[in-house]
Amino acid sequence: MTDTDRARGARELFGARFGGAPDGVWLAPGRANLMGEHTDYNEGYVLPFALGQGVAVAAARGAAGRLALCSRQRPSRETEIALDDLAPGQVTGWAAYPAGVAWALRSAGYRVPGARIAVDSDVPEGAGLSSSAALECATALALTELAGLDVPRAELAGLARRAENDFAGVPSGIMDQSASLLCEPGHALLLDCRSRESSQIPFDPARGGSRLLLINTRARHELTAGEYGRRRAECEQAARLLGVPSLRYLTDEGETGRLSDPVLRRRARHVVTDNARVLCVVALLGSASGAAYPEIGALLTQAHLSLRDDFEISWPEADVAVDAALDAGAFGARMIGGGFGGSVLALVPAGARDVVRAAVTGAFAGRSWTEPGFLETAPSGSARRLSG
Ligand code: GAF
Repeated sequence: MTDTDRARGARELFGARFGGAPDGVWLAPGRANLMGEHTDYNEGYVLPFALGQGVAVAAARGAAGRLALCSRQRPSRETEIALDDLAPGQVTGWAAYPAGVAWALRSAGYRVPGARIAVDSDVPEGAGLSSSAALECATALALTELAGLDVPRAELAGLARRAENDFAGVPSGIMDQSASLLCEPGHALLLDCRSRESSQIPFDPARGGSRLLLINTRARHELTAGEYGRRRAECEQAARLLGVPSLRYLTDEGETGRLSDPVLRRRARHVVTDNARVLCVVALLGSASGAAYPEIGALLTQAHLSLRDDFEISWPEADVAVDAALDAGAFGARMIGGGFGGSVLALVPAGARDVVRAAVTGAFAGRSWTEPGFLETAPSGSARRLSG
């Protein structure tokens, strides 16, 4: 699907539901994460990149003080609400994300116009590819541009996260919104979640003879289900016991040995080693070495083992997909995102992608699991206005 198709889809929905033409169409991408999982809320490093797939919103200024929302993916759940009535808990389901953005902008003192918003998306939902963050970021861009505001993107990412945390009640970190708003095509985004400094790291696997394959394991991922929050709490407890403001302050894996609780020790070890892996991947991407991609692949696989054994957030379909991809010649593979469902990212030599797909499909079929989905992707651009 091209951006033109995406804009057309959202514009048509707008016309069918609200009548007339929108003032504009905005798109925000989903994301995959190359390295650094569950490091964002520990003030560590992340290295995500934007997907070609995204959430498109067609929006127009509407009746003063009212926000009307509809979505092609949720046709029976249209919502209209007074902006003055927006409060956490007032809106549930998918509409909590765009409504939460209006609430967060208003809470930060920005003027939000009455608006009608039609949403269309080609980010697979529940696949751990940040469809919710993309929805928030597309809405944030649309509402601020409709109001004639120029809010810096890093600030907008913070407000979109606030919508997710404080309005929708999902305790996520800052990675997904930052990826959707700050990534550049052909680059991964190195974000220091403590200082919030970011830099663009050239990342073009195709030039290195490799491909990025996303494997949707079809096990749905749901961040509101308690395990994500439990991991956060465990990390905070580990940091408290070690006497540091956050696990980011640990740089030596050995320091985690001071934790007597084996579970907390494993959680902390994952965070410390994953932060180090982010920096290793950045160094490899900056080197001219022909071996960079195989080495990055090895780090991906190492990260998967850490997520599986130390952080304990992998799931059977992800483990099988990783093993099958490696057996079929992938440089490396790992689960991405919050865990317990969603997608696996495999880095594969260009010539091996069909073999890898077939091997993963075969491994799932052999277990009578739902057939996995595949998305070949390349680092793409951040949220933008498509038309209007
Ligand atoms: C989810 C969260 F939304 C992110 O903030 C991040 O913590 C990620 O899980 C795990 O790295 O996508």
